[in-house]
Amino acid sequence: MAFEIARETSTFRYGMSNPEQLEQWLKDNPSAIGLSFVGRSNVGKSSTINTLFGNKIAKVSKTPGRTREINIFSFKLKNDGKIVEDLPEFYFYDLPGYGHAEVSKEMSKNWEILMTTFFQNISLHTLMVNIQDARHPNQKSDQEFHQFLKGFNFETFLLFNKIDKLKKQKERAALNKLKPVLSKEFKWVRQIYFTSAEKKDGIAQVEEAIISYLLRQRELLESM
Ligand SMILES: Nc1nc2c(ncn2[C@@H]2O[C@H](COP(=O)(O)OP(=O)(O)OP(=O)(O)O)[C@@H](O)[C@H]2O)c(=O)[nH]1
Ligand SMILES: [Mg+2]
Repeated sequence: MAFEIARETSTFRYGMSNPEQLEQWLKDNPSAIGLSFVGRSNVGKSSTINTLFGNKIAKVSKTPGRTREINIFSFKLKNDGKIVEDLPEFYFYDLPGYGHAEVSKEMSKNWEILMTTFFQNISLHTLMVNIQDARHPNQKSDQEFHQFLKGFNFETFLLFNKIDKLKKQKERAALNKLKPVLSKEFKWVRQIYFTSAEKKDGIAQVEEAIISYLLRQRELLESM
């Protein structure tokens, strides 16, 4: 494909920990086109973002549960090596992980308010990229998150990350078997990928699918 993410345009815009401030920004940008990365702590959301959007744009944590804010970034697309100026700026969001047990009650309350504010106000032209750990897929907190997500109408991709850590063929086969089961169970999940943010496996396919989503949303908005 000729289109690609223009990594050099990836820019950190805001780190939002205040729900009112977040709500204001989301309400001011109702037709923002973009994608949002969600998943349990430590599954590799920030690493996947770095692989897709340029080195070290998102902070990778040594300790799980580090990303406590909703981080908003912008980027543009390139076509045949040139930045496409007549396409708008797109956005991506690095969300704090769910299902982390070690945070205080107060922190988890704030997390909940922040996440609810996000999902209730974010532009509907936002792709949800749910990342799960390929070694521990479909955990209780993942299932709970999907129950929550089901109530909205976002196109969703599912990424099983860290496949480089699956050493045995048996583990890979089990994961492959899970694919049709999950597709059936999570009907709002449009596409499922197996990735390694570290080794870059599967990332090119994800990039292609993301770009195709963004361009589709652009066309949709143009025709409205
Ligand atoms: N082997 C391997 N390690 C990975 C991969 N992706 C991420 N990691 C490692 O997993 C750890 C967590 O990665 P992050 O990208 O910070 O995870 P996160 O989901 O953003 O974590 P929180 O922000 O805390 O929710 C880091 O030590 C990464 O280097 C991968 O594909 N393979
Ligand atoms: Mg992170």
